[in-house]
This record gives sequence, structure tokens and C-alpha cells, in this order.
Amino acid sequence: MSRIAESELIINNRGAVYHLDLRPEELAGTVVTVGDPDRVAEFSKYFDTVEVRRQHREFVTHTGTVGGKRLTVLSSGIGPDNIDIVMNELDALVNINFETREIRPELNSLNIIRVGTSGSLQADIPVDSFVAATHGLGLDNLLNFYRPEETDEETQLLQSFVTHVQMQGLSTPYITGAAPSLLKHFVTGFHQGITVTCPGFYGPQGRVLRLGVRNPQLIDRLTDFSFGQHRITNFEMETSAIFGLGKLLGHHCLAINAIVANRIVKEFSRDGKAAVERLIIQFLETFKNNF
Ligand code: R1P
Ligand code: URA
Repeated sequence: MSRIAESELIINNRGAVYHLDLRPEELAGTVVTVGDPDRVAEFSKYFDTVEVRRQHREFVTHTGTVGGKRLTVLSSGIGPDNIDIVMNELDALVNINFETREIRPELNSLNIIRVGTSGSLQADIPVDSFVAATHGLGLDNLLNFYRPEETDEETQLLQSFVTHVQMQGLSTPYITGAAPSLLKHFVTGFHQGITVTCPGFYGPQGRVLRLGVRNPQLIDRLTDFSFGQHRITNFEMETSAIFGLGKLLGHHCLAINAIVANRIVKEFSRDGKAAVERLIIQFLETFKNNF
């Protein structure tokens, strides 16, 4: 088995992977990712005990137990570029031996669940409601640097999407399904549908302040796209990258989002923090009872 060089996998003096500053034993088998570093403590305040607290740049990690089960909560910061770092380093922690720098002969799978905020693309999905992503559809290009693996149905959905949304020249989209073993626990109290991931918050989500956008119809076309029983429910900035890299690396991934903006009825939540708090409590109850 070949040794991975120091320049490719960076391990610091603490024996921890570079950006996340985590050692293998500091990670639980289930990892929650959140965008906002301050959201990590909003989770861990419900832990029985917190055994690990680390921070390097925007990557804050708390590992502890809740209901007697071990859980890691980690902030990714904003955007799919950060997710490239998070997913590769999480995978290295469980699937690369840091002593020998070789890939482990038996690969390990993590549960990786994003708990975030998002904008609704449907009038019937109001602010302060929750969405569980059946799929992550990426407009962000990250997975095109790897080798996407799509099912025939996903390839057909993407072809239909590119034509309908008029994506030519803007992005080469990719799509990955959520892990069914996780998604089945997030039905009651959740809308379900395709979560679109964008490489920005303004132009890439059709927000016009002072700059014009290349595709002024983007929001309308995302809203009225359908493929069989699938429709687009919401968009944000991380899910497709988590799902795409997670699937290629063999992890089980899910994303649940609190809706803080509704782009169709043009509303913003009056108390997005309270909605996120309710989502955290609901996730932790489900984790304690089902994971
Ligand atoms: C934009 O405001 C950020 O909020 C959403 C987007 O995906 C993006 O990261 O998620 P988080 O609340 O998890 O950061
Ligand atoms: N996060 C996003 O990326 N977009 C929104 O509209 C709300 C939260």
C-alpha cells in the first residue's frame, strides 16, 4: 500500500489533521456539521459531557455524549469549498492510518448530518419550517473535480434540469441522494425534497442588489422544476458537496435545514435562531432514540 506524502495529508505536531485540528480518537462515528461556528455550542449545551473542544480557523469541534451516545459537532464555515476540506479530513481521520500514512485495509463509514439554515423555493414551505434533503443538487462545481457517480435516473434528472433551468454556461450540475438509512428518521415535522447548493448567497441565489444576474429566471425555474415526484424545495451552500463527496468516500449523509427565508413570498424569519434551536432539539431527540 502506498504512503501518502506530508504535502498531501498535513498532520500537525499534535498528531491532528491540519485544518480541523482533530486526532482520530477525538471524532465520534456520527458527525453533525453546521455552518456557523457559534452553533456548535448551541448543540453541545445539551450534551451529558463534552470530552473534546477544539478550534482552528472557522472549524470548531465539540465531541461528547448525549443520551449516552457519542456525537461530534463541527462547524464548516460557509460554502462548498470549505466542505472539500471538511469531508476529506473527516474521511482521513477514520480511513487513513496517521502513523503509516496508508489507507486502512478495512474502510469505516461515518454518519454525517448537516444541520443548517436555508431559503425556501416553494410558497407552501414557510419560514421557520424544516426541510430534509432527499437529494443535494450542486450548482457549485466541486464534485466535477472528482469523478461523480450517478445512477441512470440521476443522469436523466440532471439533463432535464439543465434544459429547464437554462444552466448552460453557468454550471455543470451534479446530484446525489441522501442516505435512506438516515432520511427515514426525518419524515414527521419535515418537508422533503431536492436541496440545491449554490456557490454564493447573492447572484448564485438570484439576489439582486446592485449587480445584474446572468439568469434572471433562476428562482422561477428552480421553483417550477419537477422530475417524477421530485421537486426542488430549498437552496443553501453546502449540502450537495457533503452528499457528493460523502457518497464517493462511502459515508452516510443527510442534511436538515431550518427555513429562514422564503424567496417566493419574500419573507425572512423574525427569529431564525429560535427555529434553529427547535431543529437542534428535534435532531438530538431523533439521534438519542434511533442512532
Ligand atoms: C449563508 O448565510 C449560510 O447559511 C446557510 C448557508 O448554507 C450558508 O452557509 O447555512 P448555515 O446556517 O449552516 O451556515
Ligand atoms: N442560507 C442560504 O444560503 N440562503 C438563504 O436564503 C438562507 C440561508
